Amino acid sequence: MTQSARAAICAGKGASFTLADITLDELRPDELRVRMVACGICHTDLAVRDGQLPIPLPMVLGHEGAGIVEEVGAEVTVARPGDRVVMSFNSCGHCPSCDVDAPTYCYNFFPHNWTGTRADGSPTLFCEGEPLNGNFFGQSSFATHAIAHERNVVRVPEDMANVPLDVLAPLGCGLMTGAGAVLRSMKVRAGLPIAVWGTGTVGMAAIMAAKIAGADPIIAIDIHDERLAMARELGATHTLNGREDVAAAIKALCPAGLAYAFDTTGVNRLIEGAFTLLAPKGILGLVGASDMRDELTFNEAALMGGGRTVMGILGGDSDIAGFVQELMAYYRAGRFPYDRLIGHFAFEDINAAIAASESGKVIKPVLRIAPEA
Ligand code: CXF
Ligand code: ZN
Repeated sequence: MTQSARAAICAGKGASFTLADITLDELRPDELRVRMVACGICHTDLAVRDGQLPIPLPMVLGHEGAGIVEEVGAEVTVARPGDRVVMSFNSCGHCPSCDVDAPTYCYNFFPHNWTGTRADGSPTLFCEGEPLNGNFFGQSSFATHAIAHERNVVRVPEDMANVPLDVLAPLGCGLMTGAGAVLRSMKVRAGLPIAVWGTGTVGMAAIMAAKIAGADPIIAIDIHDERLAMARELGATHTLNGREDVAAAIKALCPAGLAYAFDTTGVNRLIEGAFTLLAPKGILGLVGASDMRDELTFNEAALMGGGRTVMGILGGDSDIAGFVQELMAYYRAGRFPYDRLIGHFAFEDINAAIAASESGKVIKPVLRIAPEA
């Protein structure tokens, strides 16, 4: 059966979001329909709005959705109607990356997440009888209802029953990316130094994860002092304002160099500077969105001679369900207090939520789309 819904549509490059009535297609055997309760807003939503990624507009964006399953296709086993779920990105399940549980590097990531349709080209959404671009990250969750897939839905375990979906929603992207970069991609070891450039959602998640891993010192770098104060509360042992001589301060703190440098800014100058601060065998992890044409320059002798690694990271090497549930357990144990980053907004205030994110007032805006019960 089709389903009518209300969705926030981004009409075109730079446009603000407008609410409209849409219709969801019938479910395929591997799909689920989710009644949305909440959805986080991520910088990638805004990068698409601004035409920085090759993704068609108009589109229903939103990829940090959480809600309650209403209906499932015949082949779905991941969740049943009535289950509380969190959504993440989609993947094909049968490429060399998916074969080794590395779906963030799915060879078919594009058709499963970014073309505006299902991978077979069929539309999931309609507006006034015409196809509307959807299936963004396999969900398009800025809406009252979304079509998700067997591979991008995480069932919320029973022991998280008392944590509201408007807190759980953002786990499926930025938080998983920052925490996964530390715990999974770079595999940060206890007692070794890490520096994190940028203290948005991804950087803060990395700092909390670095504390879980026992890294020491944990150095946070940003140009906003209020963010640095929050970074300290979440696990940073030292904070540096980017307007200071950051390199000199890090050299004084870590004379042998950084075992781990993690950049969330995507700014070339900062990335290349971070590389020069690495210790032997040091790893520079990169997750920041940069200009598609950017090139980086590193000294080859330092890269090879010290056995250093420059590591591109997507989605924190998360395998989705396993890692998102691991983060839920850390949250419950008080070791991943990411709710401190969240500011809640009503669904119809989506443009105000975006403005709050862009002004830096709120680190992680989460839209409240409908009550849970
Ligand atoms: C994504 C990129 C691809 C893997 C999951 C996370 N980033 C979204 O904002
Ligand atoms: Zn995202």
